[in-house]
Amino acid sequence: MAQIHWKLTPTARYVLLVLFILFGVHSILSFTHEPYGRATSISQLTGGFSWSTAAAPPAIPDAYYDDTPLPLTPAHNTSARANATILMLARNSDVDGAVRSIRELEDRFNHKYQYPWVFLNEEDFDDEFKRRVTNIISGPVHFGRIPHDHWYQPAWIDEDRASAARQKMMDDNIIYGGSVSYRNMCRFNSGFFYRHQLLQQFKWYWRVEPDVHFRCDVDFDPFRYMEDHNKVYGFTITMYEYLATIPTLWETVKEFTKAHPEYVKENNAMNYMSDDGGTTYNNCHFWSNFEIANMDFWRGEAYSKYFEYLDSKGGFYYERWGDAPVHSIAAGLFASKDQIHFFDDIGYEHNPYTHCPRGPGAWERGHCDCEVQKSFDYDGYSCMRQWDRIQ
Ligand SMILES: Nc1nc2c(ncn2[C@@H]2O[C@H](COP(=O)(O)OP(=O)(O)OP(=O)(O)O)[C@@H](O)[C@H]2O)c(=O)[nH]1
Ligand SMILES: *[C@@H]1O[C@H](CO)[C@@H](O)[C@H](O)[C@H]1NC(C)=O
Ligand SMILES: *[C@@H]1O[C@H](CO)[C@@H](O)[C@H](O)[C@H]1NC(C)=O
Ligand SMILES: [Mg+2]
Repeated sequence: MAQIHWKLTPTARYVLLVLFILFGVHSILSFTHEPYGRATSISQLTGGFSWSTAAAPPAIPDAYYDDTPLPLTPAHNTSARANATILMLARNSDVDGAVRSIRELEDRFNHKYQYPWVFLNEEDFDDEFKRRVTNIISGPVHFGRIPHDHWYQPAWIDEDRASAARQKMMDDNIIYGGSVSYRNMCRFNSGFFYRHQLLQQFKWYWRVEPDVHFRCDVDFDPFRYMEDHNKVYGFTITMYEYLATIPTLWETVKEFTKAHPEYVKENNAMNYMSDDGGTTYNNCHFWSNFEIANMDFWRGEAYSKYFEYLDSKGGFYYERWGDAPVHSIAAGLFASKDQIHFFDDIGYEHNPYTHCPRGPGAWERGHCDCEVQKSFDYDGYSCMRQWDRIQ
C-alpha cells in the first residue's frame, strides 16, 4: 500500500499550530462561558431562538393518559379504540428499516392499543417482508398492492418536458431531482393512498416510514385525541421546503382558490404559510414523513378538487412537488387553524432531525431518550416560529 508522506514547511506548521490553539480556546470558552457558546452556536447564526418567553405548546390532557398496568383497556375494548390504522409505504428492500420503525412504535405505543397496520407497495410484498413484519406486530396486519394507475407517471405527461426538468434538477444538485420513482411516491402520497381499498374501512391514519425513531412513550391515544377535538391533521416537525422543487406550486394553489373561494376555511392557517397575507409562500410545511390525520379530509370535495387541479398541471413530474407542501397547504387552507395539531408530546426522529418534547413535564412523562436542547423546534430552519405566531 502506498504511504502518504506529510512534509510540512515551517510556515505550514506555524499556521496549523495557530489554528489548533484558536480552536482550543473556542472550545474552552464555549463550555465555560455559556453566553459565549450561545452567541457563536450554529442555531444562533442561522436565526434559531429560544422558547423561554413563548407560550408552552398544548399538552395532551391528563385524562388521555393511562398509566394502569398492561394491557390497557382499548386493546380489549374495541369501542374505546378509534377508527384508525398505522400506515407504511415501503419496498421489499426497506424491510430492515421497516422492522426497526415498527419495533419502536410497537414498544412505545401500539402494544397497548393494538391498532392494525397497513403496508402498501407498488409491487407485491415478498414472504420475507411479510414474515418479519408480522412477527413483531401486536394486532392485525394487512399488505396491499397499489393499483398501477395510482402510482406510475400518467401517459398524458409530456415525457420530454419531464425528463428535461429532471436533468436540470440533477445538474442543480437537487435531492431526488433526477428520480421518477420519488415523484411517483410523492404523487401517490398526495392524492392516492387514502383511496386504496385496504384503507376504505378507516378514517384515521398514522404515517410511519422505515428507519424513523420514536423517542418517547406514547401513553395516550393520539387518534382518540384527534377525534374528540375535531382535528384533521397532526404533525411534530415543520420546516422550509426547497423552493427549487415547487417553483409554480403556490401560483397554482392561488389559481385554484380564486376559482373555488368556497373551499377556503375561515380562521385558517394562512399566516403560518405566508408572510404577506397569501401573496407569496414562505415555504413552511409540515414534514409529512410523520402524519396523524383524517383521511376523510383528503377524501372530501375540497381536497379532491384541489388535488385534481394540481395534478392536471403536471407539477409532480415537471417540477418535483412533494406531498408535504401539497398536504400542508391544503390543511392550512381548507381546515381551520385549530384543526391542525402540533403533537409536542410525541418524540420523533427522521434523519437528520428530531422533535423532542419541550412542554412542561412532557419529556419526563414520556421517558424520552432525546435531548430537548437539540430539538429541531429550536433550529433556524424550523418553521415553529411561524406556527407559534398564529397560536
Ligand atoms: N413501495 C415504494 N415505496 C417507496 C418508494 N420510494 C419511497 N418509498 C417509501 O416512501 C416513503 C418516503 O420515501 P423516502 O425515501 O423515505 O423519502 P424521504 O423521506 O423524502 O427521504 P429520505 O431522507 O431518504 O428518507 C418511505 O416510506 C419509503 O419507504 C418506491 O419506489 N416504492
Ligand atoms: C369501552 O370503552 C367505552 C368508550 O370509552 C366505554 O364507554 C366503556 O365503558 C368501555 N367498556 C368496558 C367494558 O370497559
Ligand atoms: C371508519 O371510517 C370509514 C371512513 O370514514 C368508514 O367508511 C367506516 O364505516 C368507519 N368504520 C366504523 C366502524 O365506524
Ligand atoms: Mg424518509
